[in-house]
Amino acid sequence: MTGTLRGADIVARSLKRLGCHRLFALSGNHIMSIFDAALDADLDLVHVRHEAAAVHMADAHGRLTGEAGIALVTGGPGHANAVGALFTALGAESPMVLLSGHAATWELGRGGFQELRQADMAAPVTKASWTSTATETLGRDIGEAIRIATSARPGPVHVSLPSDLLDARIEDSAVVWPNWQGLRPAALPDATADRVLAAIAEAAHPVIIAGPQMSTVNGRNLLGRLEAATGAPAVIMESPRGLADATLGAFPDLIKRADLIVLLGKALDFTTKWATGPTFDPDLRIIAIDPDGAMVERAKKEKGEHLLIGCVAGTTSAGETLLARAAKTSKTSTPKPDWYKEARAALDNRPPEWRSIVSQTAGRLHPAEVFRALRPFVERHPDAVLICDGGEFSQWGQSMLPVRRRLVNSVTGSIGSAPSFALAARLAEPKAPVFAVLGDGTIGFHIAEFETAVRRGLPFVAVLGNDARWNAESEIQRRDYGANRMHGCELLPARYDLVIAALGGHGEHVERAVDLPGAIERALASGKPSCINVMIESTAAPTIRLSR
Ligand SMILES: Cc1ncc(C[n+]2csc(CCOP(=O)(O)OP(=O)(O)O)c2C)c(N)n1
Ligand SMILES: [Mg+2]
Repeated sequence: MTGTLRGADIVARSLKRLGCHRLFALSGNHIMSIFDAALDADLDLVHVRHEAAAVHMADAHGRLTGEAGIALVTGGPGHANAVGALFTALGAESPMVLLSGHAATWELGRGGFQELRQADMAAPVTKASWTSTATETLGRDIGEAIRIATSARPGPVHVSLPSDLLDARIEDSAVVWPNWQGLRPAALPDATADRVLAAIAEAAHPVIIAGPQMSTVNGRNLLGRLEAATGAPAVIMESPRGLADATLGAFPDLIKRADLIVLLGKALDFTTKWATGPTFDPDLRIIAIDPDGAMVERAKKEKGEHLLIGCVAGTTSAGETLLARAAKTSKTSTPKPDWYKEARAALDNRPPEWRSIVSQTAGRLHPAEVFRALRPFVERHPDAVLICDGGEFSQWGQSMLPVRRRLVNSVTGSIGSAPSFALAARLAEPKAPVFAVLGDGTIGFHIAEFETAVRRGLPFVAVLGNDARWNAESEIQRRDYGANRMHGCELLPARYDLVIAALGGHGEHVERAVDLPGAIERALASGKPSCINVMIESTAAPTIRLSR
């Protein structure tokens, strides 16, 4: 016996079939049919307060689980609000899908309600972006979107779903269900892996640089094993600060000495300064292993004959092949012990004065005091999630807090995602603590997501460095235009803790370093989304250099 199915039910059931049980959503006319269908498909709708927050949550889910996070928003303005956040997910190489409602097909070109060229709008910030054209193939579209999002270099995908296709009913037998299987990534051929390993062995000062997609527990473990097998230090570059990312200590001093850089799924871009110019050895050679042929081509264009090997291959699988091939040559200890030791010392370098530095301003802490207090709490649980978002304050956090399960706002440097990331991290990680460090400017973008977190009972601890200033930009004014031309970047020393308490969360206000550990303990014990409003001195982001 055959029946009929509604388009919206096809979408909801397809998601369920593909293992997506949760949607980060904001309602609207065009997608209420999917809200309705979610009931029968037993999909959990996390109803948020801004469409960009839904995208940030799907992004965090994607990064933490490796499975596509799904955001669902309405057409027109809902879609437009969502698009900006896709840029963050693109920069972070995060697998996620944005499903947007869309004006009905019969309205298009006639000034339909909230009609907008949505797929065109999302195209530059996605791996793929299209509008569904038939109810029959909605399921296939969902499967294809997830496949693209999770394959090769992961990233965001957008599909617009016209409302008439969602409302239409078709015969069961006409439905094209998703037939989804993850694509096997291109393999790094053994012979190429052997050439890569030989080049590393021959180099005096090799460095492996991995891209953001490796910023996972598994990715970091893999890089650690590659370091041990090759003696080449392996770093992840995922910050717009590039070589000067405070996470990487004195990396600029280290990279100067490199004679070979192996790019493992890391695009040559502004963060790496295209591996050219005074920062680099003029004879530096490059190996580019990347899932995207265009990135290998770019490396060829940028580096010419200095590109030793270029190969299209999946990042993780290439790393594993390198390890397997390296294991074939018997070694008793890490090769290049002197270089490796030197490299580690540079990467782990933190000025000793940070251990004792204190604020010079009464009622305000130095960022180093904040992170000295926070560090043991982040270290306490091996699965703790750390989110760093914002300007100068969070750079101190990135340099002083342990890195394991960490989400940063990506090479795009797009600020504001922290509350959404924290909420989604809590859903993905039900037990271990979730910490977010962010600035007072940054919290304003999505502060309402604390209400979403309260409503859903999702505790996390946000440590807010409140310097009453957009300090990163203020520091640019100081550097580029002079201290007497710093203006327009001031904020009020607002009591964000009281805002969070008013939304139903837990608030703490701290003006003295001695009070911070107790405030963190109380925030954790509250079992609520919490915000510790720490008054801090405006302090430029740290720069770490070896004193030679
Ligand atoms: C979406 C977005 N808007 C603007 C910027 C530019 N920007 C980068 S950091 C920053 C200041 C952040 O201020 P705050 O969160 O208070 O951190 P602080 O630097 O004061 O520690 C701004 C405006 C950006 N990177 N992303
Ligand atoms: Mg600030």
